[in-house]
Amino acid sequence: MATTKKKIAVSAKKQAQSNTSMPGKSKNFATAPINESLSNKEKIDLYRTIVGIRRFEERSLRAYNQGKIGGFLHLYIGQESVAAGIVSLMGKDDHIITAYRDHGHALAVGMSMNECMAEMYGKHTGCSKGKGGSMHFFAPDKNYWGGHGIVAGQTPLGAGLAFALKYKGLKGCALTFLGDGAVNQGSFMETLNLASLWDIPVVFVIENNGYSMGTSLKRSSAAENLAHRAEGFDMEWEVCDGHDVYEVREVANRAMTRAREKHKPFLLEIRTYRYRGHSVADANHEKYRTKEEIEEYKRTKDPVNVIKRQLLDDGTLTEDEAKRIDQEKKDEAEASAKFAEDSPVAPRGEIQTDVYWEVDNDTEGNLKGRYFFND
Ligand SMILES: Cc1ncc(C[n+]2csc(CCOP(=O)(O)OP(=O)(O)O)c2C)c(N)n1
Ligand SMILES: [Mg+2]
Repeated sequence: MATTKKKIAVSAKKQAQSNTSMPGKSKNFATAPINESLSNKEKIDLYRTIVGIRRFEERSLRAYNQGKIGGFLHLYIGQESVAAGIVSLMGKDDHIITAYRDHGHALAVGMSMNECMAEMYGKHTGCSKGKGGSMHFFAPDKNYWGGHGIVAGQTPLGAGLAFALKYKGLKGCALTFLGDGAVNQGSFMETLNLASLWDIPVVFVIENNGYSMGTSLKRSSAAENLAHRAEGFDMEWEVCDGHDVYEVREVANRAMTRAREKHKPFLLEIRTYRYRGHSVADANHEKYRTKEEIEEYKRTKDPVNVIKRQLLDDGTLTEDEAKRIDQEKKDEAEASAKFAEDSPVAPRGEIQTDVYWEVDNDTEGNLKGRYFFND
């Protein structure tokens, strides 16, 4: 017992060091080595990514309300700095997988607005040929493995990506994103156990936006600190705030470096917020939280405003440049809606192609159960 208590005390201290929301704590993450080494262009690129996600999401909301997009639409507005910060740390051997709130991660890895918007319009020019929609963006060429609708269903898959890295002797990590609601799924618990048991380089990133659909964290999880559960699996963990992209980068860099170099899993909890309802169809979003709560986050922690202020203050960006980039991203999002509108749907004959069973169908690898190991 004594050992366990000691361990928890050490971890709680570690959390306090990295979490700016802790009372009496304020740390300038811009001066952390991983951020100080950024060139001006790289800093502006972070801003560009964050603004790009925001403008894309706003344009897709309009398209949804115009009836152009079917199914669900889960917007990432308010959380942009999380995906932008973490993806900016990815190297060629790193992989990423997430849930259905997947647009931000997709744009951050470099997918085009055109292929993403067209996917939501159900068009053949979409990244999944219009057969996946908003929840199923994919770009294997960018190590982006989707886009998954079953809550926590992507977590064992993320561990699988990490297992493959270790198996192949590659020094990469598998970034596996999930929500605060997903942490209570059995599959996630089983995945944590195996990831630790097998020492695989997976970084679980809990994007804790405080709600799972209309259920607040307090009503769904017995303990408020979600990453702390890692202790039960003998795994490292940290908690940080997500509105400052520099903080996200500083903490995630530690987790990713450890995973890559030591082949060890890590559980990272990032506290963030979503402005919109669970999905656009969620008309009740003002019933489970107050308008004031949303406005307070917007006023003090909006990811777009936070990075813009930082770059204006340190002289990296001018107001004019910031406006120009913003307009560029609005235009790009507008053009993507036109591209999607003008694109054709999939030809009738292709309706059954590209579905999962065909990936390894009729291959030698499938017979041996080794298709994904290039053997
Ligand atoms: C296994 C399973 N159960 C229930 C659902 C319905 N569902 C979709 S999203 C969601 C809430 C998940 O919330 P969270 O993990 O916090 O992610 P967020 O939407 O906040 O990004 C639920 C219950 C589902 N898709 N899959
Ligand atoms: Mg959530």
